[in-house]
Amino acid sequence: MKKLAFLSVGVIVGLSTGASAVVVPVQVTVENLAPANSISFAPLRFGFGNGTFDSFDNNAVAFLLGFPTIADAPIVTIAEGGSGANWFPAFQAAEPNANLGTVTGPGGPILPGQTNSATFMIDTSNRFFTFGSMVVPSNDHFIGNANPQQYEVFDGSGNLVLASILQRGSQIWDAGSETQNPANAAFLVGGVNDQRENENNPVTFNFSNLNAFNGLQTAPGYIFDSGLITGNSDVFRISFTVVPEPATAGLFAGTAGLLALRRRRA
Ligand SMILES: [Ca+2]
Ligand SMILES: [Ca+2]
Ligand SMILES: [Ca+2]
Repeated sequence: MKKLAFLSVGVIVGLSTGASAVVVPVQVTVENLAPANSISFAPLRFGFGNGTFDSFDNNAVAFLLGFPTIADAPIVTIAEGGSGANWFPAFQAAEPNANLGTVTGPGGPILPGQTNSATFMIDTSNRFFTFGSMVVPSNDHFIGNANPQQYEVFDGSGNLVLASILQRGSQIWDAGSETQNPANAAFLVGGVNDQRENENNPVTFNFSNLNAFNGLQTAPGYIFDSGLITGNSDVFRISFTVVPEPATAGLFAGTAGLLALRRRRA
């Protein structure tokens, strides 16, 4: 009922302003396509927005966006901690009307072979999708889009025009914020992720350095082997579906029918 009310408001707003945009339920699905014993992912942090929030560039130091130190840089909160603690506020500050969200794995992290979905109410005038997710085990590796207008999910008429985003091994970034040190890495037995030392590098594509963690035991118990993926390996997919709501349509029809019945009786 709550979802129905929200949807109705969205439709009414869209009609009253003459805009074509409406609020629709969008199912976002995450899939870890990497083989067993290779990389896992922290929960996916994302926003549907107008394509202006930009938290990093290739070959530039991660943007601070008002935060005091590199460890607090919005994309670094994703890359080093998987949390998005500063990424979401920075996104909201840049784009107050963006629709922000998270999809976790079934038990938190998204382990090799796992998939999960969640549904969000999205204003289709938020045409662009921007995301980030920490790649683990690592100190500061992640996937995400450097160009906030790279992924146009809705066209100007509110139609879903992008079914999925595929990420390959070669698209994994090193945030350049934390040195590669297994003792300070996330997702490792014996790693203390809260520990860090500044790396003072720009954000660059890098997945080959994940071999620093080969042979080490991960938190869920498997022994990590980065050699199971190459730059061409599919590692992650994000998919979008506008959820059909037959129950909603039926409810509307039922309500209308009931009103008609009452009128007839009156
Ligand atoms: Ca950028
Ligand atoms: Ca690094
Ligand atoms: Ca760390």
